Amino acid sequence: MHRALLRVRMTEETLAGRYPEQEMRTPTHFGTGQEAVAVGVCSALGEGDMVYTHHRSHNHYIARGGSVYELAAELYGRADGCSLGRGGSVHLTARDKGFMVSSAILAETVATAVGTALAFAMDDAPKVAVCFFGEGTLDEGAFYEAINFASIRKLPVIFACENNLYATESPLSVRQAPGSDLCDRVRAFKVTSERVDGNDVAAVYDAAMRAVAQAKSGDGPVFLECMTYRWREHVGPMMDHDAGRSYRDKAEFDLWVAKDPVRRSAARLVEQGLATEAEVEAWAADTKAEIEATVERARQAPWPKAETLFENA
Ligand SMILES: Cc1ncc(C[n+]2csc(CCOP(=O)(O)OP(=O)(O)O)c2C)c(N)n1
Repeated sequence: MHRALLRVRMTEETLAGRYPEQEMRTPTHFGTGQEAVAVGVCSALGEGDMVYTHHRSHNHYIARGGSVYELAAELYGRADGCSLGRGGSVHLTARDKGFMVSSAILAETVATAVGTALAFAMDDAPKVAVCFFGEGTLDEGAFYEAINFASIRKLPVIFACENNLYATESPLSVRQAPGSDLCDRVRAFKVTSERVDGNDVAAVYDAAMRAVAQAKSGDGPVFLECMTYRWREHVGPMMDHDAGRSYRDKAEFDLWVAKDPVRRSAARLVEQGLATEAEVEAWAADTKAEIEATVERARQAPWPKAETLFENA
């Protein structure tokens, strides 16, 4: 899982570093700081399971085994992109890897994941559908219709909420009544709900393993509220405070950066004697070099041909 965390982190850091070159002509929502949710949940999944996600999609795509080359090619609009250069950052797909799609419309993929779970249940297939989304999705009515239906039919679906405390630049305090609790809201629909430290990859993995076991045994859906934080601006590669934005406190930001899921995972490996500090550093350096070369290769890939524009439309 640590290597997967490094892969996700280095991919996003490389893409964010190159974004200001203005060659990727797609809006990008970076998930730096939220990697442990993607890796912890995806590590608990099997081959036939199917993942859906939202606009902050890169982490889940990579954690589910999506190709870094095809992701980078997609962002550069090249024909080798995972959506043939037509989808951009918010419309990724790697169906052969069990990653159906990402979509920017909040709660849309929650409903489609529930549909997939219904199909799994009707086929008696031992599979689970997973949907990642931000806590802003709980501000959408479609979310409640979807979880209600999943609960009534005891569908094999996991709702993996990345609660990073903000929707665009709105904190939870302006979107919820005081004292609100997301897990309580979901429990009202009789859906098993658990709050997890979303920056601790092992804690997320353990919770996801429990959720998969419940969903696959026919005991109904599970909601995981993974507490985490995004480091970069809502959309784009900048750090908010470097860009002069003040909607969130620098002290709060620093507190969460100190809980960096990648550093925590590395420290745990060293503490438990599973790796030395030098090994952990070498893995990070190797992953970074490999990903930088892959992204550069994607940048030089061919453009789609104009006459193919309407194919797959
Ligand atoms: C149905 C719908 N309403 C509004 C938007 C505009 N919008 C895009 S992202 C976003 C905030 C999302 O916040 P959250 O779900 O918490 O995810 P995060 O961006 O924090 O990861 C909003 C309101 C949208 N994409 N879809």
